[in-house]
Amino acid sequence: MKSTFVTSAINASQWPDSQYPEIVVVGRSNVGKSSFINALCNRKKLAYVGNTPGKTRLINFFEIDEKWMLVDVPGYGFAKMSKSMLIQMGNMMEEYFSQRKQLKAVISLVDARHEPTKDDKEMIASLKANEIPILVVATKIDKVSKTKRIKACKTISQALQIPLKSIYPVSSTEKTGFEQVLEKIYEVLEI
Ligand SMILES: Nc1nc2c(ncn2[C@@H]2O[C@H](COP(=O)(O)OP(=O)(O)OP(=O)(O)O)[C@@H](O)[C@H]2O)c(=O)[nH]1
Ligand SMILES: [Mg+2]
Repeated sequence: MKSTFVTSAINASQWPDSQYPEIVVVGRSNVGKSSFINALCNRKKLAYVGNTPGKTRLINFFEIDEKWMLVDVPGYGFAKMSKSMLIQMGNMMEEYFSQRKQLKAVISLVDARHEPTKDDKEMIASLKANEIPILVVATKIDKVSKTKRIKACKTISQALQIPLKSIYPVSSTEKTGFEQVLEKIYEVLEI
């Protein structure tokens, strides 16, 4: 898989002038969005990963195999951010979701260790309302003991009202679960 960073954008005028279909990765701050992108692309530092929440501040576009784009965005639910920053990031995301014609599907990341949060539920509800195809990925599955993994996925499935077979457990540190996600992406993109 060939992946290249295209650009970072703060508003529509900076979005890349491309016709490739886009898949955007959303989720709470620190859930592992940037790590997920790196592991999926088999790259170490394609997207910026941090130990503290709020690392990704812009919309980042990555071109994959000269066929489609993966989009990394800031996380939600990060309480320590300044109010003006929260508003600015909210507007930036709202603009992308409402106007970007190339947007084909959303990969919604939730932490495998916890019940989905209110923010997670609201995000899924809004995607459903807008009829955007959703793929749910349970991150950091390596932190859940093997015997509890199915239960963790079931909890997420129930809380988000998404079928269990549409919940994909992954570990970005152990690089597991990505083949299944990629297969699903190709199915959605019809490529
Ligand atoms: N054990 C484990 N740690 C992970 C996994 N994925 C991410 N992490 C860690 O979680 C932290 C946050 O990862 P990021 O990929 O930066 O998270 P993000 O969702 O992009 O965060 P923001 O950009 O701040 O919204 C980092 O310390 C990662 O190393 C995983 O699958 N397993
Ligand atoms: Mg990030």
